[in-house]
Amino acid sequence: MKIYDDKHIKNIALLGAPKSGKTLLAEDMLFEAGIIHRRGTIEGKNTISDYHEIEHERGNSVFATPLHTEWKDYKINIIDTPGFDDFAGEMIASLRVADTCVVVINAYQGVEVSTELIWNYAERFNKPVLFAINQMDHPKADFESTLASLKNHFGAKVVQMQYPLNQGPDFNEIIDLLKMVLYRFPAEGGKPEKLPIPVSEKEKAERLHNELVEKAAENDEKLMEKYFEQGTLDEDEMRLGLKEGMIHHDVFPVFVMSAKKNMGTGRMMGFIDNVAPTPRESKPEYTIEGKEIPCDPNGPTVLFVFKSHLEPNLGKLTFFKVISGEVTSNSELINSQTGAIERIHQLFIMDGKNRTTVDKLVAGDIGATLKLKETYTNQTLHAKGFDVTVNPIEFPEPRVRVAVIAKSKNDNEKIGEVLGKIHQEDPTLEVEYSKELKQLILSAQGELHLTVCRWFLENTYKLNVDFITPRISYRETIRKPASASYRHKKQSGGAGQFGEVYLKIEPYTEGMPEPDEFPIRGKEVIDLEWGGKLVFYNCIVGGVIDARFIPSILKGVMEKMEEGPITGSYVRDVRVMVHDGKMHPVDSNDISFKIAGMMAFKDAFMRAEPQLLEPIYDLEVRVPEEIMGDVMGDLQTRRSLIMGIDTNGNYQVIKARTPLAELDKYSNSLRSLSQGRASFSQKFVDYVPVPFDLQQRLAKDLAEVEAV
Ligand SMILES: Nc1nc2c(ncn2[C@@H]2O[C@H](COP(=O)(O)OP(=O)(O)O)[C@@H](O)[C@H]2O)c(=O)[nH]1
Ligand SMILES: [Mg+2]
Repeated sequence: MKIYDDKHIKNIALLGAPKSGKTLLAEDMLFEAGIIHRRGTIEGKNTISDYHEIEHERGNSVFATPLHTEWKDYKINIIDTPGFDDFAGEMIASLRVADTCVVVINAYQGVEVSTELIWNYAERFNKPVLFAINQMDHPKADFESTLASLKNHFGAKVVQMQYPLNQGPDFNEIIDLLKMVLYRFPAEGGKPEKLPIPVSEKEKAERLHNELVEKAAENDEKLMEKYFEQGTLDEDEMRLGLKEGMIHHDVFPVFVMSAKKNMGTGRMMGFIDNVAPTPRESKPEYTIEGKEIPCDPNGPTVLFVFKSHLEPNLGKLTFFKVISGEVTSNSELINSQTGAIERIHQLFIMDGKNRTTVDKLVAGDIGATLKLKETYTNQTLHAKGFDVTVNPIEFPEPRVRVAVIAKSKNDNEKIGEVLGKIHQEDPTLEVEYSKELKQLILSAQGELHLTVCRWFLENTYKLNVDFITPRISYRETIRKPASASYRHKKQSGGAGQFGEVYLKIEPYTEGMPEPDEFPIRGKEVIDLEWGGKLVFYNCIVGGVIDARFIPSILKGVMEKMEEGPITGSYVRDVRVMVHDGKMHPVDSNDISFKIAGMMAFKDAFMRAEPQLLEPIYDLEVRVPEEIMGDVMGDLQTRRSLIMGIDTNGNYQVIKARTPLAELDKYSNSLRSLSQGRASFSQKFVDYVPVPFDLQQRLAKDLAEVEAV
C-alpha cells in the first residue's frame, strides 16, 4: 500500500446521535473509494465498522472503529464512533486524534441531545467541524428544518455548501454552492451527472453562493481584499478561505447525503480532500508540560495511543496516531509512563477487522500494532532520548456504580484482575475493591456501558457475575461535646488486666481554638484516610496514666473510628481529650488501655448526639424543555436540592445536589423519562447529615445485622 505523507492525510471522526447513520456512512465512503466492493447493511450485520459480535447483537456501534479510504490523492482515516453517551470514552478518544469532526445529523430529527454533547467535546478540543445531513431519502426527511435547527444551535458559523432539490424517497438531486452545479444521481447512487443549475433555481443558488463567498473571504485579509476588488472569489480561493475558517472554528460547512442510497458521500470526501485541514495544518499537539510537538515527519518519533483492546483470536490491538516522526515495522520505542521498551513488530492500517500491513507510517497518520506488552490507552511511546508525554485525554467521571459479585466464589479474585485489564483499555470504566464496603465496585458511564462490560466478562473471559447496588459509604460524626470513662478490669487466674480512661470528645472543625479545660501535654492531628480529621490530646496530669499507654488509648479510639458506633461506618471530625484515668502497678498493659480507650470513646460518642453523614453529589441534567417538569419531579423524589436552572438553546440544564443513596439507576430513569433525549453528569461534593428518620432506620439495620 502507498505511503501517504502528512500533506495527503486527513483524519476525520464520524460523530453524531445514535442512528443518524454514521456506520452506514463509513461503509458508503469505503465503497465509493473502492476499498470494498459490496456495501454491508446494519440489519445484515455485515458492515466493516460494526464487526464485533456485541455490535451485531445490539444492532449499533459500541466501539470506535478506525477505517480508511483512499480518495483521489488523499488518504482519509475515518473513525466511526458510537453515538451513545455511555460510550463517551470511545467518542472522546476518537475526537482527540481526528483533525476534523464530521457531525452526522439525521435529516428528520435535526439536532438531538447527543449532538449537543458531541458538540461540547468538539468545542473543548477546538476541532474543525463539518455537518453531514444524512438520510435525505427518508420519508420524513426535512432539509430546511434540519438546517434551521443547526443554525439555531450552532449559530451563523453554520454555512450551507449544498441544498437538495428533492427529498424523501425520490431524493437524487443536490445543488452544490461551491462548484455551482447540479448533481443528479443514478438510481443506484454513486457517480452523479453534473448538470447546469436549472433556471428556476438560479436566483436562490446565486444568493447562497454569494453568502458562501462572503464567508470564505471573511477568514483571510488577502481574500477579503480580492473579494472587494473582484466582487467574487474563484473556487480555489474559496477553498482556501473555507479551510482557514474551519481551522479557526469559524466555519461549519453543511453537506447533504443519503448513505443508504450512496448519494452525496463522494462530494463530501472530495471536500475533505481539498479543504479539511491536514494534521500539520491542525492545531499542534502538546506535551503534558504544555510544550508544542510539531507534526513533523522528520522529527523524533512520538506515538499517542488512543485506543487499545483485546481482539478475540488476535491478542492486544493498540491504535495510535503518529504525532511526530515516523514509525516503521521494527521501531523500538519507549513508553513514557512506564519506561517499558516496546518493539513494534508489525504495523497495520485497520478497517474493522481487516488488516493491511504497511512498512511505515508518518507524522499525522493513524495505525495499529499488535502485542505491545505494557502500553495502554492514553499513553505515549517515543523514540529513545526524546522523553515526552503527549497531554493525555481527560475522560469523564463515571456516572453509575455497581458492586460486582462472582456467581462462583472461586472467580472473585480473577474478576478484579480482569476488570483491571478492561480499565487499562477503557479508562472510563473504573474498578476498585472497597475495604470499607467490602465490595468490588465497578464504576461506568451508564447502564449500557455496564451491560457491555458484563457481556465481555461473560463471553470473552467466561466469568459469570451479578451486578448489585453497592452499599453506601456513610460517615459518622458528633454534634455536641460529651464525656465518658471506662474501666477495663480482668482478674481470672494468671496475669490480670487493668486500665481506666476518662475522656471528653468534641465535634472538630477546622481552625477551632485549642481546648482550655485541660492542660495539654501532647497533641496528635491525624488526617484520616477516609476524609476528615481526628485530633487527639494527651491531657493527663500527675502521671495517673503512664505516657507509654497513651498510644494504646489512641489505638483503641482509632479502632472505633474505623467501625463507627452507629452503623459501623468511618468516623470523622472529632477531637478527643484524654484527661484522667488509673493504672495498676502490675496488671496494666497495652491491651487494657486500648480496650478502655475504645469503650470510653464509644460511650462518649453515643452521648454526643451522633450524626450519620452521607455522600452528596452535584448533578447536571440536560433536558429538552417539554420534559422539564417530569425530570424535576423525579429529582424531588430523590431528596434533591435544586440549585439552579439554566437555558441553553432548546435545552434546560438543571443543577441539583442529590445524595448518592438516591442515585441508584438514575441513568435508567432519566433515559425512560426522556426517551433517551436527556443526559446528566455527576460529581462528588461532600458529606452531609442524613435526615433523622433515615439515620434511625440505618442504625436499626445494623443492630439487626449484629444480632444475627
Ligand atoms: N433511509 C435511510 N436510512 C439510513 C441511512 N443511513 C443509515 N440509515 C439507517 O439508520 C439506521 C442506523 O444506521 P447506523 O449506520 O447504524 O447509525 P449510527 O448509529 O449513526 O451508526 C440503520 O437502520 C440504517 O440502515 C440513510 O441515508 N437513509
Ligand atoms: Mg454506528
